[in-house]
Amino acid sequence: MFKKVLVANRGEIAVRVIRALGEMGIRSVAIHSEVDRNCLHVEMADEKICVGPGPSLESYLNIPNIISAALITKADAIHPGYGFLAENIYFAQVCGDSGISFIGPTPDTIKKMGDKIAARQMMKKLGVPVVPGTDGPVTSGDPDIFKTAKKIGYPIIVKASAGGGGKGMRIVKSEDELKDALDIAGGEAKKAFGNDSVYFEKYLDEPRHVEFQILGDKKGRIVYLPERDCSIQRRHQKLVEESPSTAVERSLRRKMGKTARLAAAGVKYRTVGTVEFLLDKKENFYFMEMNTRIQVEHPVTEMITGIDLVKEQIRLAAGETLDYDSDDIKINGHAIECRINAEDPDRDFIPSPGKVERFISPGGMGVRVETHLYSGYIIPSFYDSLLAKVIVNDKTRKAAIAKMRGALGEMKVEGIKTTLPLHKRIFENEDFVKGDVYTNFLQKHIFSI
Ligand code: MV4
Repeated sequence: MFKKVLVANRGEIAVRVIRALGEMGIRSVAIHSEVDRNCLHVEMADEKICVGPGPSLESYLNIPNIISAALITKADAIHPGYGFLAENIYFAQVCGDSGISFIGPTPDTIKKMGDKIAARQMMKKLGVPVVPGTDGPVTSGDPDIFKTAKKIGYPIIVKASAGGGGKGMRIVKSEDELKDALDIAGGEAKKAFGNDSVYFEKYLDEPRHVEFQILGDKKGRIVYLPERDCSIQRRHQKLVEESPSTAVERSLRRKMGKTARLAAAGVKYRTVGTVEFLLDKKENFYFMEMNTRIQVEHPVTEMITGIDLVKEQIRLAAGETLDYDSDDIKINGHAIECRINAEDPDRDFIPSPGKVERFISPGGMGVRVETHLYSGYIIPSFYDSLLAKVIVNDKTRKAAIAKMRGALGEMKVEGIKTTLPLHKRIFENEDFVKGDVYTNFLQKHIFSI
């Protein structure tokens, strides 16, 4: 097992990882930027080291500085958290070349799954269902695009191969929009990812986002855990996640879970990850993408399974193995997570950095708060606006909703604007309470009022 791990991140996820390291008896090293000296993760870690000025490019994304920090502190491994360098092929490579274990997949796996067109092709070959679409990249000049689109049937959706986060995505309702959509999506993708490669597929009507946590070990065992439903999103940022999904019963769970396992086995997955599917109203499901990191929403799965995913991720990176199967997993009630951001919902969600004058955390049985906040903390403007994740777990979905309402009511964040009021509204919404959630839920219910 590792003796010392450097955590190459900040905020709530750095706090989360440092806690896991402490429980495992592993020394932790926090990195921080010049503006992050007073952060909770720096306070909590056994050692700390500054890696550069405030802007992420000069600190949390500064590969030479982070590798130097790991070598100076003699860390055996680096945990990247999510975001920043978590899915950076080059970083994973340099860690390996420097004799430091990267707690995550191999550079090759990151690369394969980061290219959506390649991932789609690989999944198709493995027998994992993908949305009907093009077999490779397309451009507005290709002679076959109209024939292909017609065969698939409109509406179609144009997606960037390097995509994620909705950038470079375009819905096309008819033939006359196709050429422009390919050009615009390609241009957006070039700007966002430095890669203008796009493809298209059938646009599904009101699908759900259902994803499966998977774990793989060096012996090739792959375990899938019960699904998370992440359908409630705003501009492709998830707001609420829950497990299990109200749209998935036992037999569909097994079918989708086994498909997720097939996908992971096909790329020889040896760490924790997520296979994302779109699920339509007829229970057809399609591979969307594979995330090769620990995700923001991992706690809902931890709450219903009792498995600490960060500890598992660290164990697996150290070469330990899994001694349980998917069939051994019992679902303990229902769990829901709300992501609370420092944004102003009344001003188009503009970030709201500044001093947190007062912070009161919710609590009680079945309430978990993952945050780096404390009263007096000054939120810098350089980074992500995620402030806190409130996670509840109770016997039924109904009880979990009641618990979340209580928790959101107890929580106080004064001095800055937060998305707490929006979450309170979601938890009063009739369709949400019924479990009727799909990808345009917010459009339909919250922003139309
Ligand atoms: C789709 C889709 C409908 N049909 N693909 C992909 C990336 C993700 N952020 C949004 N994506 C979608 N892909 C096909 N073929 C609808 C969406 C979508 C969506 C998916 C899940 C959750 C929220 C969403 C909001 C808008 C669009």
